[in-house]
Amino acid sequence: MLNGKDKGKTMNEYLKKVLENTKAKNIHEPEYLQAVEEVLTSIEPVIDSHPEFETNAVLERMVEPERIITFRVPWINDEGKTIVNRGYRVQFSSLIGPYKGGLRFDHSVNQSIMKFLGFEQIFKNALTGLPIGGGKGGSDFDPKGKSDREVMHFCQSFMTELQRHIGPDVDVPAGDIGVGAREVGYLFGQYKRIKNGYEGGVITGKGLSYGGSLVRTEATGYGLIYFMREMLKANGNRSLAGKTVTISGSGNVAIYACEKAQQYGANVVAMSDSSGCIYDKNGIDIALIKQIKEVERGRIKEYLNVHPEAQYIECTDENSPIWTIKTDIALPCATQNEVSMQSAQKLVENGVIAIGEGANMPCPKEVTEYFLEKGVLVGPAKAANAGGVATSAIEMSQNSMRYYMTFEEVDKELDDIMVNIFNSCQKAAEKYNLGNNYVAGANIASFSKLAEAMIAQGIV
Ligand code: NDP
Ligand code: 2IT
Repeated sequence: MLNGKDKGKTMNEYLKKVLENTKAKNIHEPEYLQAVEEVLTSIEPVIDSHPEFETNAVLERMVEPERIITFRVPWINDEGKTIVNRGYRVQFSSLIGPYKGGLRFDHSVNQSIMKFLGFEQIFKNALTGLPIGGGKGGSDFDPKGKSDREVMHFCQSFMTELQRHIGPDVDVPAGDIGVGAREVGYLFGQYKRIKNGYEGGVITGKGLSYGGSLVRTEATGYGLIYFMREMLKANGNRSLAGKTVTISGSGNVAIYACEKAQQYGANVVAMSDSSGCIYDKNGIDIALIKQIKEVERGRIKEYLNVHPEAQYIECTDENSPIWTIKTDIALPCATQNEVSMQSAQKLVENGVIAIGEGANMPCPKEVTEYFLEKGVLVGPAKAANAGGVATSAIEMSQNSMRYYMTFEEVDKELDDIMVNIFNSCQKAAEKYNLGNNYVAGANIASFSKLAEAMIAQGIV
């Protein structure tokens, strides 16, 4: 992620060597290599000025997970058939706190996706300023279309193995794609039953009735908008009021990004799911989206049953139709690599001014570089969607204190954290003359902190 002026420069030899070795060792893990390459190529100025990183093998250690656990998850479906899924937990880095990161339940889950998410999480968690390391887990089990009984049985089987490896001071999972309040409840219930003790801080995103934190549900989406607010303010003193916004996905992150953007006076005109997108020029009816997605677990197309004046555009290839809609601000909040180069060109052609990454790695590196070249502001995932995990850490603190904070207290803390994260990205970008390249800024700020912690702790 070099700035224009550095483009002809040959790559730092140490960086080059580590990148090549990582590629050779992980040749079958494209998403993981993509995440590593994105970080390593953007921290070159820091590597150049710190030769001790090479002597301490900082990069080699940063790209090698401390531990990867994979396990069999057998369960019985409603027809009485035994199904076997694969479970994962990648305990990537405990440098600055217990492994921390969500669980993803989706048919696409594999080791490459788990490792990319775990790797990203290390840097994201460092940016929050809170004491949390990096991890990620999940399964190729897809809750979509399953009954509650099937989901419960799967979660109980998954936790029966996972419980050996986690704990409030060891590793603290949470939700991600396909893992929401229902799944977290079943997972926590089984953990508590096996351990014969209430260890609230072992998982976050818990229900409010049994140890969850206010604002955790809203946190990733709200945090994304707080980050966007800061980014717009710092670049021409602009605001969200009156801006047109499109948001991909209609899950946890997308819904609360929409809610907060609307509270700030933005006009959110489109949302999506993996089948297609809806366009409602009058502004998305977010109460209806919540009803369809959070309560009925339905498809976004059903929005038209209530709002026939809206439009539904089916998704037919890798170029999601939502990015063809004219917008000022685009918030990819669905999944990795969801913004193709063709979509990016369309967004720029239509005058987009800012991208806020709610999803993890929604833009491939070339797409991010293209946006930056065209002067589009980019709020990178590690920074812009860190509000979710930051609020998870606030949930852990409340569990340790056996105490509950009010909605206003948690929301204020989340807002302060997002302002601090934006400031760290901006400061790091300025220090290395990278202008408003917050993508590089986020990577440099978090990497610098982690490298210092790694050297201080010796060769482990
Ligand atoms: P949810 O499961 O609640 O929602 C996911 C949404 O994305 C759904 O609308 C889903 O549509 C859509 N989606 C999933 N896969 C694809 C795909 N391959 N193509 C198109 N659309 C897709 O997940 P979250 O909202 O929790 O997570 C969304 C993103 O945000 C992920 O990248 C996650 O890693 C990231 N994230 C989540 C955080 C959290 O706290 N939950 C924190 C930080 C980042 P459909 O229903 O059709 O599958
Ligand atoms: O990607 C993420 O940061 C999450 N899915 C949230 C992780 C957490 O531990 O709250």
